[in-house]
Amino acid sequence: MAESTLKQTLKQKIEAFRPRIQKLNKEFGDVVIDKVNIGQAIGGARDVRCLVTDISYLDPQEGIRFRGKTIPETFAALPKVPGKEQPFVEGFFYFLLTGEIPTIDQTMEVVADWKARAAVPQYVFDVLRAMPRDSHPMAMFSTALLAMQRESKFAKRYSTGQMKKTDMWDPMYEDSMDILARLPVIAAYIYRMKYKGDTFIPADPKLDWGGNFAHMMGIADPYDDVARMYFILHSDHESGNVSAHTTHLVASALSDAYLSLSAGLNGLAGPLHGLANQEVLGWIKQTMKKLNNQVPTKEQLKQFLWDTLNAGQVIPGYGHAVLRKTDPRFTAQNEFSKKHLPNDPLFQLVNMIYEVAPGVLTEHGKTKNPWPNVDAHSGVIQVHYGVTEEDFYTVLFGVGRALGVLANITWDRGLTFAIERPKSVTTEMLEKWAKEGGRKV
Ligand code: NMX
Ligand code: MLT
Repeated sequence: MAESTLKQTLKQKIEAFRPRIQKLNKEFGDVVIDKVNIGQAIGGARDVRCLVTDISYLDPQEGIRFRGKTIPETFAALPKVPGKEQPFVEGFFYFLLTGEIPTIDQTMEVVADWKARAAVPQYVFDVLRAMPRDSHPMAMFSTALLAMQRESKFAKRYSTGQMKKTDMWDPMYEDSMDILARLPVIAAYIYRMKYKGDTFIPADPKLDWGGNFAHMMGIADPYDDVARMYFILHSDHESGNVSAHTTHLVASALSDAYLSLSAGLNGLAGPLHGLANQEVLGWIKQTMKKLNNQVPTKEQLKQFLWDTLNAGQVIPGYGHAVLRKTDPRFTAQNEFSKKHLPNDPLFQLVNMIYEVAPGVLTEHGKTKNPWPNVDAHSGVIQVHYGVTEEDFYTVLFGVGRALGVLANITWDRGLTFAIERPKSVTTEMLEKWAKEGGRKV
């Protein structure tokens, strides 16, 4: 089979890029780019510069840029699905992998490629069906990936003992493309098995990836555009977040893309990370329940926020480890909602929380960032279009996040990045260095 334009372009890019990394490593490996203090060793390695990716970069004030482009620039530059507001996710993946905005023809090649790879083996569905129906959808999603690992082209080639290090990106790319093609099918299957009476809607060969997801979920337009927007917005957030870092870490052991992504999804399922979108909606519902489903006043809302904080809990959807302003992914969803669901009471409540919560969090005085992140908004759009089952929301995040982390681990193999292995120290050592005013290097 002839190589696709995407694969050929990626190959050229990787080969052109590799010498830059080799030169940096060989000639400038000793150049210091950061230092680490005790607070960072205990406090989750916050801000330590020790990961490399060119796929996205997170500025604390500005937010995410994909391949150097802000969110509005990215959406404006990519080829749009005819008759729709949002771009093809397939074209976005081309952009993430290569840094080039694809033409419509190049985009349609990826559309066709993913369609050709989309068949999910029956045993994956059988594994899902064997799980208790009340298992969390993220446990199901991650299990489906793990079950499908026997399909890995990387693992098969590695086991021949014939694969050169510099060729490893190729089967990593193939696995990534296979996985991406199948994720919407698996996610929609989990949704309909759990919440729609075990009834399924087959894919429509005429539709693109985002459109087909909406179709298989059984939700009418413009949910197709919601899906496209949502998957692009959630794709990548540089490499230090838990899901991206875990996927990268596991792949650094030359684990294949199935093993690595499944691990990354398990990290995404934590309430301080991707599960926050579920938590936000749960919090909103609880608040409304206390008021017999009336929208609270600002004063009542303020009280609910304080009650949550005084109970020792976090306000879900607010705060961030890197960002210090409103997340532009929140803003993008807010713009969409202003246009498509301006009168939705939950949307109005999200805006009211946005007016009140930053002041309360600032007065509370703990968080370094009182502003909303991506998760503060996403659930409300889902509810509007009928996806009311909030425990499914992190699966949606996971489908999107796969785009970024799979692009990253393909490049990891292209640039032959090393197995990750930071050094740990003991508490006694920290106490000694604390007394001495620093570790003598
Ligand atoms: N509500 C209450 N307290 C908070 C919040 C919040 N939203 N955000 C941070 N804090 C607290 C935090 O728990 C910590 O308290 P303590 O000193 O008692 O341990 C203190 O403020 C300092 O934390 P930061 O340095 O501001 O934040 P950190 O980098 O440690 O954590 C998050 C970042 C995102 C985990 C944190 O802001 C949080 O728990 N937010 C709520 C959950 C959430 O929305 N997560 C989703 C993030 C985006 N995503 O999709 O992954
Ligand atoms: C993400 O999208 O991964 C979250 O905003 C968390 C992060 O970047 O730390």
